[in-house]
Amino acid sequence: LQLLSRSGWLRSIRWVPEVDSTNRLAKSLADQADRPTPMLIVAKSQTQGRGRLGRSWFSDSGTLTFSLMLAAPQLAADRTRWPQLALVAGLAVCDVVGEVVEPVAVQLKWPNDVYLAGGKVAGVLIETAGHDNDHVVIGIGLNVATDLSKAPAEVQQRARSIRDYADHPVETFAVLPEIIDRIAVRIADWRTDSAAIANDFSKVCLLRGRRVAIDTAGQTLEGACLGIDGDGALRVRRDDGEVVEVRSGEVVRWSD
Ligand code: BT5
Repeated sequence: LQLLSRSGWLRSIRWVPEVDSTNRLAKSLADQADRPTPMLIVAKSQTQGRGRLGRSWFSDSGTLTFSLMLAAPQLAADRTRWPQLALVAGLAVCDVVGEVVEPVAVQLKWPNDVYLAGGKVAGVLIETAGHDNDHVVIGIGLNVATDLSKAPAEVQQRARSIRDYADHPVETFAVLPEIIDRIAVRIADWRTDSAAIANDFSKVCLLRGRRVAIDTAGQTLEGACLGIDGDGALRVRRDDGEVVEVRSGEVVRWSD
């Protein structure tokens, strides 16, 4: 309720004790008239969290897992811009986590990871939903007080949890109202001016100035990362001098 009244932006909230995936649940509700958007689904426990490309998201009781569903009127008119919401949501999470762990730096790894002290602290999964694909679901998983020693080895090595960097205990759901407020503000800015988002993203871009290797459509592209452009694409200068813009892909390696 505090969430509904704080910004006045959310129109419905669903709190679930346990769910397989908050994104899956949100998508299943997309065409129901009694579920006004922006809608928030928060899970106390998520058992089969999803990442991108069929990957999975590990969570325990210290992991904040939620999905926000928005409908076309709350989004930019041009649907080709909707994937940029991963950057917009990432920036909002970065804003809030940055305040909690200050002075430790929080950065964004294009396109959808939030990094803390060299490891991933949050991931964002954007999906479209509804019969006419006129809804967007923004799923966020954030390691607030996640006990990473219980995570699969592959996650353990590369993940970070806020609790290991904050100088005071942080309760799993304590940061949620602030994150929702920041997302609302960032989306409002983005609707009118996506270049401003690119500018803010570049300031906290983990990859800018580094050598990167990106898997894109089955090919590996290598070069120096220049940041992102106004459309949210990653700009990379190849060794032959040509600057290419990568709209989707996976950054598989980057230099220190
Ligand atoms: C993501 O995918 O990072 C998007 C994760 C989105 C999760 C949220 S939770 C609420 C909502 N409901 C869902 O079902 N999903 C969303 P991707 O870029 O594909 O990264 C996945 C990879 O991150 C995995 O293969 C692991 O290597 C790593 N990973 C998994 N769990 C992690 C964790 N708790 N912390 C850090 N890294 C993790």
